[in-house]
Amino acid sequence: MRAMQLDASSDFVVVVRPVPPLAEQRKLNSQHGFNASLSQSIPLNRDVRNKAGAECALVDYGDLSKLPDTSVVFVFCNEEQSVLYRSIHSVLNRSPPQLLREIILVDDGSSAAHLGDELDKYIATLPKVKLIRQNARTGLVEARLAGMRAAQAETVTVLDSHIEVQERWLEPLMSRMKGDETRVVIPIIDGMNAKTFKDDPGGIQLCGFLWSMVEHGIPLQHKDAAMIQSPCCDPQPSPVMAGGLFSINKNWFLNTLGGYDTGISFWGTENLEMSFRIWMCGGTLEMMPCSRVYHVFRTMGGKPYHVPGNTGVVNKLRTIYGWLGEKYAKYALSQLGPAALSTDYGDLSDVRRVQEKLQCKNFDWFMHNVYPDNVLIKSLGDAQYHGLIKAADPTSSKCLAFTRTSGASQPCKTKDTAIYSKQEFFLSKMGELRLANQLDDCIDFSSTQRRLSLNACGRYRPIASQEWIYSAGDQFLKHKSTGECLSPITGTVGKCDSSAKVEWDPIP
Ligand code: UD2
Ligand code: MN
Repeated sequence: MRAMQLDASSDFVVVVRPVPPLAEQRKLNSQHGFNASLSQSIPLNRDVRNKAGAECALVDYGDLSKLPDTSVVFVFCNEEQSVLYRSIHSVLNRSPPQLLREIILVDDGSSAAHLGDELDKYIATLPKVKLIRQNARTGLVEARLAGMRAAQAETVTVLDSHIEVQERWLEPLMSRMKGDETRVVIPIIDGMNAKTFKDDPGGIQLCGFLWSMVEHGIPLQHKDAAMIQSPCCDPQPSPVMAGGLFSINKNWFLNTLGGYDTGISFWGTENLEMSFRIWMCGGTLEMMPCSRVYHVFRTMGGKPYHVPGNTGVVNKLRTIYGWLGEKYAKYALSQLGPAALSTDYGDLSDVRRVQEKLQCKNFDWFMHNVYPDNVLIKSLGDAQYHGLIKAADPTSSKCLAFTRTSGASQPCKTKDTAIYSKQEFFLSKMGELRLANQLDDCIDFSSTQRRLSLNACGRYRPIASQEWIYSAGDQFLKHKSTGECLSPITGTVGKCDSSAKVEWDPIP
């Protein structure tokens, strides 16, 4: 048994928690997804390669004492010790002292022994570092909020607890936030390899999202490419953030924007919820290309914590019902599967209050103005056809459907249930056939395997095996490269005879 201090800033509370048995500790230690023994052999103070371009070195941020300062918040649950320590040291070593007010660690109910008294003793030797212990594990949203509420600086910078910041990482962020509380900024996230602890080529820059409600890397959007003068160093608008690394004005976030949606628990989708909230309620979210932070993407053995039951689905549902509106929610909901539709996602009145108070814009505005390069606006906004693909034969009531793995023929559904039964399709202007239920992929026909499947679409133009042509004259839906027809009666590609004739039943 051991005693821990709960909250360094308020009343002293003692929580008594059992130390997990040795076998469990070992399991936890091998589950953090990192090569722990290698990490432990690497110095806590080490130099890391600076990936920011040479032009970034020339940017003058002026008198640093005139920029807002920041409280860095690290939340963690069972983080590997040396990885956490190295994260803290990197911030202490590479942040200008004027800009770094403090580092607040929030322990989100860790059970790993090395994060107990040993951590208390270690941070007592470091300047500017404080520790808050959550009473019990709640997940990263409540943990971050606890850290943010305790923060003393004008801005809060949230970081994952397995990062290493690069030289001059903080200056671009603070410089952009100066004088405008509605600007939320993110660094470029560079990959640090979990096995070797060396830098990796990949990372995360600008993000959009997939309709399955996960963030997704995107190139600079067309509307922005035209505006940006210096791609090396100018801020780049990002529709969504990855979630783990950002700076935000403390007072604006907590007291105007309403903070995080606290109905989102443990792990996942808080980044989309927060991004929508920022953009739709009067803020901006920008990536600063000269600010770069390494993040160790977990590979081996996964996460050091358990994510309970259906919390992942609840988090997505809260984001969907909270922000997407009926027109767009149906695309996201249809991807979660039927069980999600009957899942209780709790009360959204806090979100509604913020939307009312700030007169937040709707999701249609977000899609057209913030994320116009997304698939629904860019590829399908001017689709040739959108609806059910019905057999033209009036004696048949069969429609084309697409199951997870292949095409099928099914009795036609009503238009409002078509999306859930996988009968709602788009034929884009470029000739891609997409299932509304899985918008981010394209229907593909392999002529050698004689098989229909859903595969990644071409990046700039359709892939040959994914090109389709519909002609209202002969009513055939043809696979362009083979000239064969997709039939709602067989659910497959074959001869273009009268049984393959198709009629689109439009969905507005
Ligand atoms: C990404 C984000 C992460 C978060 C998540 C969605 C990056 C690089 N990472 O996943 O910050 O937005 O997507 O939710 O953008 N943690 C807790 N309590 C929990 C779970 C996690 O304190 O119940 C901590 C954890 O120790 C870590 C942080 O929260 O410091 C993020 O967790 P992660 O690193 O496992 O998530 P990641 O990077 O896979
Ligand atoms: Mn992480």
